[in-house]
Amino acid sequence: MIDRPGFWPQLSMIGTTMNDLIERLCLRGLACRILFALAGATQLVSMCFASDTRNQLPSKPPNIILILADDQAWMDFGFMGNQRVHTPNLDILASKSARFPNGYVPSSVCRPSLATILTGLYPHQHGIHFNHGPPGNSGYNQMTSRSEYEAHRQNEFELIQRFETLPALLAKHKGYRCLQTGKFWEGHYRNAGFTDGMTTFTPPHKDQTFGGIRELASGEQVAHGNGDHGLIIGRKTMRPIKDFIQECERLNTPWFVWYAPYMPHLPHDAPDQFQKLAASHPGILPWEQPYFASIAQFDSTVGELVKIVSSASQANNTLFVFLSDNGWRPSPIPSKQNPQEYTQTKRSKRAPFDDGVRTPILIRWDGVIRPQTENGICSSIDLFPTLLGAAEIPITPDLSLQGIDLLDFLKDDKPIPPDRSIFGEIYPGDATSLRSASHDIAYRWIRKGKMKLIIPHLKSVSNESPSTSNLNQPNQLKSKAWNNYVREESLFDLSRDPFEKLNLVGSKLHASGREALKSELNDWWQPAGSP
Ligand SMILES: [Ca+2]
Repeated sequence: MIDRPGFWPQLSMIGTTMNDLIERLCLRGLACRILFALAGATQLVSMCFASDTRNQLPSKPPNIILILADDQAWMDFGFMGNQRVHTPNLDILASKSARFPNGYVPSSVCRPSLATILTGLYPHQHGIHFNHGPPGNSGYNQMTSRSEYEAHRQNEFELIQRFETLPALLAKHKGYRCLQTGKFWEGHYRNAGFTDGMTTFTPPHKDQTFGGIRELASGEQVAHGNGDHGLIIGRKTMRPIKDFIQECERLNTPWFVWYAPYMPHLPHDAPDQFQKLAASHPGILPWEQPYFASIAQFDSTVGELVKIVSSASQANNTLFVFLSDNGWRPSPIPSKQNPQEYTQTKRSKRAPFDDGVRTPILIRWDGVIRPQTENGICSSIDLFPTLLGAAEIPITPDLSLQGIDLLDFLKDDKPIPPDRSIFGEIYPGDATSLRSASHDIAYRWIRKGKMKLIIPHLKSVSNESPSTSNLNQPNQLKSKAWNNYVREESLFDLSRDPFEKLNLVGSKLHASGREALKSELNDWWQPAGSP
């Protein structure tokens, strides 16, 4: 990734035009350092930072905009060092943000990952550890009536309603209006505490070609359940967000926007202008182009979004957060349904490897957080306490949060503790039953420092529930874990082996460290109903 100087002055006081010019230059390393030296000479630095920047908090709570890429791998950003992908708007956002290149999500598929952001909880805590409740995705499709299908889905939607979600708390404590757009799996947007939204679990127009519709065996078209009509955001329009922000600003109401467009998610059907942009980068591989074009399309909407906020709102009182809900990396194997597109590598989406669970996290809050790179390990579970902290909403023990307020580290210029552990859990897309984390668990993982341990939960051919001995000694079983990503405990040194190819589990050098990680992982994972 681009290793920018640890010291990034906030230049908002010298005007937007100059600021943007400098930032464009800053993306070119040496020019950046020269400009910062000049900035120091003119004492801009002391004008822009105080030792405790949160003392500068405006009285009105900040507006919050959460930008969620859908299926984009951690490395596929210009600001993360990939110069073959076209992400100028995300790169500018990164240049104005606190950047966490070692961020994670606990699960490598959409629904549990998004539910973690909404609740601040790990999947075994919130219980939404699957994409599809029983009888599963194909089971849904075999249903013969809309009422039968919707009744099953309503059972799933009750899970999120047990929690005080992020939007619910923002609304309750500080009077935020909270808009849901794009990807959302929990039925009607109100189920998750949003005050406004696009997704209502009703089928979108039949011409919507990029998801949101499911056809039952009866021939009825129903809402797919992953965002339905809301999936038009970004791909077709940004108007709902623009109108919402303008209205909130007119009413002087703090606002929260959930911007989770269905991009760069399949179908990789970006318009020609983005295909050409993707193809214009040297060295691009044929199977990368459709995906990179969708990334370029997504990036353009981020630019549009920032413009909307800048023109309608107070730029210095808006907090931008960016992350990807899970990774995705293209393989050379064409898609069966759409041969002009390509399938993902086995080691990315759904997998416990970093290509599935790692994401950069960006937090921009002009005038409050100085742009900087924080290499400590963090997770999407940290966003819930971080955003509550930004809105000055107290965090109570009943929320059971395991995340940390990242602003606490940014404001004091102290690093995230290097011995901090981040955890994750991988499940099949289809749940065997609701509240079945202990039955369905396929892999658990822990990242601490440079090391990552993945423990598979092997199942016998008869698909029996794992026993206590399975959990503690998976090596002794001869059967496979779901999708067979690893067949035994797997230990990786990510500082030397970022793509997790060399399993160090047999290394005597790492034996005690492995046991310590395993013990910590077992202590952490205590799902309701576990043996
Ligand atoms: Ca996703």
